[in-house]
Amino acid sequence: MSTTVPPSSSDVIAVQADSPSLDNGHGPIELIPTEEDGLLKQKPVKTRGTGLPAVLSSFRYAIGEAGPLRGTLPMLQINQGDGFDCPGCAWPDPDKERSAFEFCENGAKAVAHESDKRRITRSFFERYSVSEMSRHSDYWLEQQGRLTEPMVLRENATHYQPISWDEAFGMVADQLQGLDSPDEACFYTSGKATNEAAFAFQVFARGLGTNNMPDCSNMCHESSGRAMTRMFGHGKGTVLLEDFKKAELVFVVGQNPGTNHPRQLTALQQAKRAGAKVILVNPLPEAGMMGFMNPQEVGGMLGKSTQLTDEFLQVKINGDIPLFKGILKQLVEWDDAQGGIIDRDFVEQHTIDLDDLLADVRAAEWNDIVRRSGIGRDQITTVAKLVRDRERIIICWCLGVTQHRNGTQNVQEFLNLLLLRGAIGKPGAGACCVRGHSNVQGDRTMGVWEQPKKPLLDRMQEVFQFEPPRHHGFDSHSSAIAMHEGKLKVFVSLGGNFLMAMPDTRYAAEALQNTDLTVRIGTKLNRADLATGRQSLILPCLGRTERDVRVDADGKTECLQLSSTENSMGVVQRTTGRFEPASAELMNETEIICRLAHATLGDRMKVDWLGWANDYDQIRDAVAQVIPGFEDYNIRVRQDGGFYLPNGPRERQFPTPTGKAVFTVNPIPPEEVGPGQFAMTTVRSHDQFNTTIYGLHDRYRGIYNARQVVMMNQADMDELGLTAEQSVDVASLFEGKTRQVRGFKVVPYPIPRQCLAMYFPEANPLIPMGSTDEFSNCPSYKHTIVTVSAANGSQGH
Ligand SMILES: Nc1nc2c(c(=O)[nH]1)N[C@H]1C(S)=C(S)[C@@H](COP(=O)(O)OP(=O)(O)OC[C@H]3O[C@@H](n4cnc5c(=O)[nH]c(N)nc54)[C@H](O)[C@@H]3O)O[C@H]1N2
Ligand SMILES: Nc1nc2c(c(=O)[nH]1)N[C@H]1C(S)=C(S)[C@@H](COP(=O)(O)OP(=O)(O)OC[C@H]3O[C@@H](n4cnc5c(=O)[nH]c(N)nc54)[C@H](O)[C@@H]3O)O[C@H]1N2
Ligand SMILES: [Mo]
Repeated sequence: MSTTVPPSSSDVIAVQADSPSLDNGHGPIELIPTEEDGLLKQKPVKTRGTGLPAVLSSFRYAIGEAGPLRGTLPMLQINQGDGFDCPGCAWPDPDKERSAFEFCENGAKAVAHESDKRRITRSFFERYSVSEMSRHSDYWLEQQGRLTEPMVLRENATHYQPISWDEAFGMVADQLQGLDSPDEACFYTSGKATNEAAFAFQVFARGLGTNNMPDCSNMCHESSGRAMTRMFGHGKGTVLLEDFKKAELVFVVGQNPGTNHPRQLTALQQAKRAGAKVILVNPLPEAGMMGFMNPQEVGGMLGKSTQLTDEFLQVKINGDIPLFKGILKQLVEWDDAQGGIIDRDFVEQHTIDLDDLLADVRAAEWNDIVRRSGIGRDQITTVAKLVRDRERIIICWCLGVTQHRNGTQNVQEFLNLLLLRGAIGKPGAGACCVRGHSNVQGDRTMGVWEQPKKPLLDRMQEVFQFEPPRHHGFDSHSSAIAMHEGKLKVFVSLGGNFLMAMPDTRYAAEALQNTDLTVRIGTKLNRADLATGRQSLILPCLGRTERDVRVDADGKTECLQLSSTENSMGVVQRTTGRFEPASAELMNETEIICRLAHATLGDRMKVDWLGWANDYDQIRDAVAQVIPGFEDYNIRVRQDGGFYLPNGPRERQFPTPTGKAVFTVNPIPPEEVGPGQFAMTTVRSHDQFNTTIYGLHDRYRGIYNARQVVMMNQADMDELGLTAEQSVDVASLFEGKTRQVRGFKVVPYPIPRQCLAMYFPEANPLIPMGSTDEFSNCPSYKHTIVTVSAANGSQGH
């Protein structure tokens, strides 16, 4: 069990208990322990979401996790002007009329998770070796509570030990200074980092001399950014919250807002009340979208639900291009016959390449469209009529479309629809790219990007007086490969859980283990702290809800530090934590980064790192000089509701090379699912935030006590002779390698034939590292070809 076997020496790559373990000197590490699941129970799939049970559930979670006081008080400060920005998702807050409950069940869980009253102290690390910890589930790891002091795992040590902050900073500085090239270092950002932290982080990396800045956006909405930049010249969505009240038609594509963006349901409800129709495009009938009980209203509390979805298009996994091509084809056929459907004025004035799109959709075959989308011709016509008869159209989307090998093209195909109807840059219409992490959009705005643009680097060069690196760096996917190949020696992680977020968990573990030093700034323990480099540091930080005090120049006056974030709609707002820190030893992540930079770079560039560490106003002054749209940052961030960043396409200004929006041609992807095979997608349960597992239930989908499950159509189960809850092995075959997980339980589910859904991150070992989008390089988390077989010795009952 204790030697490392590289995957190339075996054709089957497995990750479970009896597979070859990963040991780089700290003892064998397990990746997907089976401890986690209880006895699987299935209830009917819910047809409506939220309402009183949701509110109760969040308070129950908060009180259980944090104790009554710490739990409920922070919730009342979520998304209030002088409180903190919800650390959950990036959905915006209303500019005015905020309710006292401007949060949702899952935002409340995120806050409660951070306000956890349990603590991990040095005695915990004395008691558990990393190998022992790895035998517990991710759920267990995060349940141990908040990290309280810096810890180090030294070469060949089996246990983490305490280390002082100064010694930790010195250790990182030594490693970074000793590299043959700054490109042997890599700086990963998870999208929770505030603007100030992200800005300091990228200045640090570039000051060292590298653009190796992977971030979680590479696994998330990179495809959206690429598509919007190519077609509109600007990589962000165009819709504002108030547009929902003016829309006539709203598409929700590849998204589960009831669980991942619950406050979006309020916007959809408002749209419906003003007369809009709502169309859901999803292989799964997601509960919140089918019926919605608004917990912020009396009716919702009492269990009265609004039917949100007017038309449910239950596409096959990766059936989105054929579906939208079908809608476009129908519209073009009508326009060819009678005209009046293509918005000719808009198209002529603001776009190019319409003819290419027209040729493509005219040539498309209805047979292919229907077969590959899984949607009948009649339903396509019904939806096309809705589009034909309405002008103010919003399209919302998330990961169901972006995380495919053709993710960028998925997005492009429905942006074609908006352009064709002139549904952009006017009230009640446009592209609503629903971001994930609460500040993932802001991190990119702050310059966290492996492919920085010349103007940014020029500006940084001028302001900070140094020579920034000009060549592109590694994104998430190429960093993993570079680490695996031994090209990266130091991996610094600002939050997040790179190990469990990446595809191909075993490969990702081997990659991290192949470095000299991994450093993670975080609030809680996770598996990335166990599959580490030859040395590892855990640098614990304050959460967003916690008080961060700075001392004034007089050395006596104390005041609260203020940070800021940008939401999905380009609004920059302040966030101030007010709660007692989980430990007196903790530092804000911004301060940690500035101190690391100070230890490493000294005065190599014109940045007063210790000044930045003590006063984030100084960082914001630097941002104002470097990033367009942030003039008077310190003044405007203090205004109620924050400020909007400039957005050209919102005003029908398209900053593409031609100054016009561009139609694109997006071919129907090749059929990859052969006989006996399935297309497998991965989804979040109602009880998790990405790799953080809050609990083992997925209430809306009716799945309880278990996460190692496979959702499958009953007819497919019958064909394979499988019964509910039977144990199965799932294998994916990619470029001659088989990846496998074993002993997962089958759950009959209303999903299209030959399609499966499994949970992220349990299914990640099946997703090959080599399968990514051609344009965005986003891993194809939503489309893996797999086979399913009864587990050894298991039988139906
Ligand atoms: N509570 C909570 N909130 C969160 C998160 C969390 O984990 N928990 N994560 C945050 C982050 S970082 C992000 S990026 C977002 C994620 O938000 P979502 O994108 O809503 O997250 P997923 O659970 O991955 O859901 C993807 C949806 O796409 C559907 N889908 C899968 N394959 C396809 C396909 O081929 N076509 C179409 N049309 N649909 C498909 C799935 O059925 C599912 O409904 O949420 C953010 N908010
Ligand atoms: N199969 C599959 N894989 C996926 C996805 C999928 O849909 N399917 N989705 C992808 C997407 S969209 C994303 S965004 C990635 C997520 O990837 P990441 O952003 O890397 O992962 P998270 O799970 O959000 O990170 C959780 C950790 O963040 C730390 N943390 C929490 N709060 C704070 C804080 O305030 N500051 C700091 N410094 N640390 C904090 C805690 O230690 C916690 O353990 O996963 C990707 N992976
Ligand atoms: Mo994300």
